[in-house]
Amino acid sequence: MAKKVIISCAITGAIHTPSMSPHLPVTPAEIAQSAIEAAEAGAAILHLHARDPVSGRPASDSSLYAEFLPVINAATDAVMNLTTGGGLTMTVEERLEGPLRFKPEMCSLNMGSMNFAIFPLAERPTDWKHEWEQPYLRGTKDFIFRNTFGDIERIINLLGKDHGTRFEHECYDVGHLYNLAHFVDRKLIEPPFLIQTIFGILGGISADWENLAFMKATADRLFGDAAEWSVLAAGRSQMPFATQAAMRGGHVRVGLEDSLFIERGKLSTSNSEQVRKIRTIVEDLGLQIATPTEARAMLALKGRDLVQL
Ligand code: KMH
Ligand code: ZN
Repeated sequence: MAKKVIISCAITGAIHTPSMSPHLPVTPAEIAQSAIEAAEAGAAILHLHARDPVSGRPASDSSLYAEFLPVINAATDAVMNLTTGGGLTMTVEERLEGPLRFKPEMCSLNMGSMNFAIFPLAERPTDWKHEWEQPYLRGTKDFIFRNTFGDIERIINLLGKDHGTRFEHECYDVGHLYNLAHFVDRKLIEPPFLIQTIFGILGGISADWENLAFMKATADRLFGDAAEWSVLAAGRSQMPFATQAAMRGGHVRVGLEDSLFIERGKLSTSNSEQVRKIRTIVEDLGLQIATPTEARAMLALKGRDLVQL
């Protein structure tokens, strides 16, 4: 039987700003509610960032995570996956505040430094509600998303080695797969591990079908069965790429972090709407989705009892 498909849902992220969609969860209560609904709709993994509840700006303060993680934990069995990428102006130290406090089962781990450019979003016609939004977006014209080999190794040691956290390895380009291979060769990362190949971020590999095939072929060649392969694509490529990933034996990530839309020109009203859509597609393909328990087994996660809430 075909492998079950793990649906990850990235609830709010740090790319989109509140003025872009009234449906983007911002406050701890909104993030918790949206995450719970996504889990109920079929997401086995919830990828989580925090935001300042008043301004909606991406925030690193672990007390904000403390307001929503226990609520999600009490209401769902889903795997809580905290960002270590944080927001686009944060230092690596700030990015680690939440993860080091809660020692989650999973964290994202960005596999290389890159230009992470979202400045074109600042020029779209938008009724801006907060002063920080346009400068935040425009600032990415000169922003390097820092993830040096030293940073990656530190995160692996601080979270992985010391606390058994496993990672969603964010690979935005083919070189990031080779960076991951370096850590696998050194046995700092042990199988099974989740590779999130990411398409359509300006500064990374584009959302073209040839690139999906190339990234998959490269991941297969480097890692074979050691890796669980997943796909996310930004913006309008989100659903087509997730569909292709499922058709090719992979896992999928959706959520408002990656796209604010449910179809071309139509804002998604919730994270759960996107989860339901990809779930229906996956099931129509004759595949089954993985429960959180099945996802934990596939990824050898330590279990939620060891998360320090
Ligand atoms: N925003 C995604 C493209 C992270 O949180 O570490 C990548 C991401 C980064 O999820
Ligand atoms: Zn993220």
